[in-house]
Amino acid sequence: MAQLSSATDNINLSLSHPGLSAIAAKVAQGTRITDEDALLLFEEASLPFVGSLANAIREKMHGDTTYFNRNFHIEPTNVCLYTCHFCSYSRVYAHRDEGWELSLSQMMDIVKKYDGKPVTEVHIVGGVHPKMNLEFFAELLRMIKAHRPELHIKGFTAVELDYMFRKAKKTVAEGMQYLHEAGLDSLPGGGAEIFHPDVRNQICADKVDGDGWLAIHEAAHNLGMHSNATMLFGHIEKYEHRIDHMRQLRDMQDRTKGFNTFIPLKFRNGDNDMSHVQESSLVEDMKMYAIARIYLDNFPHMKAYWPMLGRQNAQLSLSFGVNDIDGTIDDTTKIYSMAGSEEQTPAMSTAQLVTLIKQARRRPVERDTLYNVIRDYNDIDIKEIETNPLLN
Ligand code: V47
Ligand code: SF4
Repeated sequence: MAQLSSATDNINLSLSHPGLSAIAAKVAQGTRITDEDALLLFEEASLPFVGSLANAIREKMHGDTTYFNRNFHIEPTNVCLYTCHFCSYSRVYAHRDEGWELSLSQMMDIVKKYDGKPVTEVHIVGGVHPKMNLEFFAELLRMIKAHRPELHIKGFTAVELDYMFRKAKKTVAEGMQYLHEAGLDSLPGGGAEIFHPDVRNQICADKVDGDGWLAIHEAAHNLGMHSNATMLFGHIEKYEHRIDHMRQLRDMQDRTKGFNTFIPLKFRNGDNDMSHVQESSLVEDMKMYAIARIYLDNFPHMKAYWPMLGRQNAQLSLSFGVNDIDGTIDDTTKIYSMAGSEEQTPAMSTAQLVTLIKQARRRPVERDTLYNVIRDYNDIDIKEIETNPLLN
């Protein structure tokens, strides 16, 4: 009870603040908030205040439905030409013997491992290796589609695509069309980091800039493909930079409507050049999800990526605007375990994901990449999920 009254006190206090109560009124009317409003939320609103607004939006859009999907990852290489200071995962080309480089047949062996298993998506993402070019990846896409045509291929960050297209001397539109025809279905949201050059030039100066990232996603949207968008937060950026980043995404989404999901990614400081930068607190993380849900009114979905955030915090985020917790994944993804995440072997069975979502009193629904419903798990007994290989 004491906790409950302090939460309501916090909301009441915020409502006596004229700026915050005006934002609450906008949210209630479904009116878009401004950049100044977003700054006020970051600087002055309490967690329960932003949480209650974000949750109201989430429940209006999706009720209790919480999506997950069944996917697996292929990370072709961690050798990378770039030197993002936050990255714990990559190995520079000169030290490529310390990293990994998968051949086409090794990647197809990963795909074949899932034969007969009810996965709907493969997520392909990795470093930027000078020898893995557009033709190499087009061939991979063709091989995957020949083997399993219905598998949705979500692949390559705008950083990888920018390098491939430039090296092949193709325009962004030509390169995208080429990969789409080879089998690429959609783009993941990686590589966005923080668009603003004041921050980008300090943390990842040598890869594609913010405009370039946006142009690649716009080219995909123009072909009818969908994509996600991420933002790496909780390091040296200021609130203004987060808002600038989200404004550019919101503006583009007004034009193209091609983004499915926004994924705020919490900076993890393990074993990288930015290890001296303190990680953000859980309160700050939950505020980030909530404010993103409030600000990005034209983004259908908000995702918490559990391998990075941890299972319990991902569960908590379901009360702060999040309606998607990614997928069952598998233990092959290394980008976060190498950056200090508690999830050293990120794999969750469907039964575990369903339990996690139900414990938060939400409705677990399996989706495909484009958010078509595959199965509502709410009324399926957990024992049945555990024992039926088609469900688990
Ligand atoms: O762009 C790298 C991030 C991203 C660190 O679209 C780090 O469904 C925190 O974008 N601390 C790649 N983050 C992963 C990614 C992604 C993941 C899951 C789903 C989807 C999707 C996309 O990982 C990079 C970068 O922002 N990252 N290092 C770090 N130390
Ligand atoms: Fe390379 Fe991506 Fe790591 Fe940057 S974040 S160094 S582009 S693997």
